[in-house]
Amino acid sequence: MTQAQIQPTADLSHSAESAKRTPWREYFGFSTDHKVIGIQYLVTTFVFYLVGGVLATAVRTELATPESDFVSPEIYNQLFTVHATVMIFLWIVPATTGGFGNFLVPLMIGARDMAFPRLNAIAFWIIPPAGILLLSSFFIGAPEAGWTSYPPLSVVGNKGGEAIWILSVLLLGTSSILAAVNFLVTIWKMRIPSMGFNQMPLFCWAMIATSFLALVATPVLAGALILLGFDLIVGTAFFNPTGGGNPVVYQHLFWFYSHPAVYIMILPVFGMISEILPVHARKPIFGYQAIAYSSLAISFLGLIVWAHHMFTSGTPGWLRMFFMFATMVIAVPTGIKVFSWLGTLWGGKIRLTSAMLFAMGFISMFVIGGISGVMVAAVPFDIHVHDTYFIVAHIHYVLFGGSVFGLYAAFYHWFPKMTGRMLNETWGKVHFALNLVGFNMAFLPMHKLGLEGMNRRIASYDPKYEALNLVCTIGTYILAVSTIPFMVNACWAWIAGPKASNNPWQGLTLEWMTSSPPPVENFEQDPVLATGPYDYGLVKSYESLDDIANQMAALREVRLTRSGRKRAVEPPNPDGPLSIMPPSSPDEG
Ligand code: HEM
Ligand SMILES: [Cu+2]
Repeated sequence: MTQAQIQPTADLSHSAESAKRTPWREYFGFSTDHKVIGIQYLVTTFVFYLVGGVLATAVRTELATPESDFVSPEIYNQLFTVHATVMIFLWIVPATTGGFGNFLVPLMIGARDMAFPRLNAIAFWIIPPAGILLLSSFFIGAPEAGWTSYPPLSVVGNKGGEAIWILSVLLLGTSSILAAVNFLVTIWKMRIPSMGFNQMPLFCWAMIATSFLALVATPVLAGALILLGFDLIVGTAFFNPTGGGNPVVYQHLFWFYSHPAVYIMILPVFGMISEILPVHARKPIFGYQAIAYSSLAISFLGLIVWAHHMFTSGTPGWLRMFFMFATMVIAVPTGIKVFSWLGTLWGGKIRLTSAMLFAMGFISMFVIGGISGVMVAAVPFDIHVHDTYFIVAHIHYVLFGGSVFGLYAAFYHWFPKMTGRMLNETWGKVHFALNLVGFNMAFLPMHKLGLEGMNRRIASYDPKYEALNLVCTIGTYILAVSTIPFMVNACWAWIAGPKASNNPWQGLTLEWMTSSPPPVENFEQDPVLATGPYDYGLVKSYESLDDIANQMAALREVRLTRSGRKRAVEPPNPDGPLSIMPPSSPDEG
């Protein structure tokens, strides 16, 4: 492919003459601007998050009492199946990749748009119909075999709902593949010339690792779902044991995608956290390369551990050993990241903004999920807690405590860039506090419920579990309430909030060098790298700067006059607008 082919498509909506600010109507139409598409993804997926949340609240209301009295057991199965499907395929995956990935990647690498803007718009516009399709299944009886849709259960039950589930997930997978191709080509080919891979913001590294996974794993899921669809509709027996099929083959294919899918949901969030921590702690990221390469290691290892979901599926002992140890090895690159983040915070000048609070909440909650993950990787332990609430607790510490907390951190951090307005910090902190308390109340007791033997995917349970279940349900209501301050804050700030400067947090990555919100093709002039992405503390006078662009211009001068040097490490003149610390003492300032 030639370079010319991957230049942003010249499109009318991109011409420099069109108004600098994106007209609001464009958000409702087929825009090819990556920033509009990113925001379309974020708003749409957040609406699905609310739907998933309503379903979760219904699930927990049912579980508030031991008897099945709120909904029937059939409806209960539909509720948790659609809850999980919505949360995974319509919220976390598209919000982390399509939402923040789209908005941030081109800005961070100094590009004008994604490599394939129309493809990008198509990838987004697949999502709303696929989501509506899935939810419409409630009219004819929703899928009820869990988000894993294991046969034979999935091919004997409610056929219409199951067929809709297959079609909807196939569509969402297609969208995810299209987006992944676009990210890989964009990051590979469209960085500004002075940005080598090692000058790239860590979020871009994370998006490479994520897109690679999505590209390798998603087609396997598609294959499995098509065969499952044949079993369901045509009556073949690929997986259906009554016709001689093998249901365990489905489990292998399903988890070959769905284990990596947890990394598709968490790797971009790791990237966001690596951006947010250094800015709000005013320190260079600790272990840049370790973080970058550990993303690649996680993505490779993530592909070879799928059968840890199948320890109780008749997997032979020697094979279980392999999958157990391979899974535990993932703790190494993950631990590298966590310790690098802690190293970044250590001795930093931490600003407890809402973004930072959510980022630190992310680290703490994700570590709990990571520890219970290493526990369930151990075969004997997993056999004990398989299909109990311990697993439900683990999933949610990773996906909610991890991905959702990280997404919120990213919302607070990049909202000013996206909208040109500041969120209210006090309400942000109220949101954080309610979220943290509600989340732990809802999910911490589930560990104990699981250890004591409460099954997952059941609508009624032994009364001895009642007290803890009630705590979980109250925690869920607190969580539901916690989204209200967030939504009010976001809507109000977007319409009437105080204007944001170009660089309200004094960041050093390229997205902060342009206006808030950025103009149609992102940068007025071609951006130039003047500092590394994380040289915080090297730039001494950041406290008084509200517009990093001026600083960057000054730094560029330095760089030009000392041609040949990549980084400016000395000030042009000590009384000038900025002075720079020698790199040996990076954490001062
Ligand atoms: C409002 C917060 C949430 C609450 C109260 C909640 C509650 C629950 C409950 C009680 C179950 C167990 C259903 C059962 O086994 O009978 C469940 C399952 C699940 N949830 Fe959530 N959830 C929430 C948010 C999320 C989020 C953000 C995700 C992210 C992707 C998620 C993903 C899942 C998955 C994958 C399952 C497994 C479903 C299955 O066993 O088939 N949940 N949730
Ligand atoms: Cu897994």
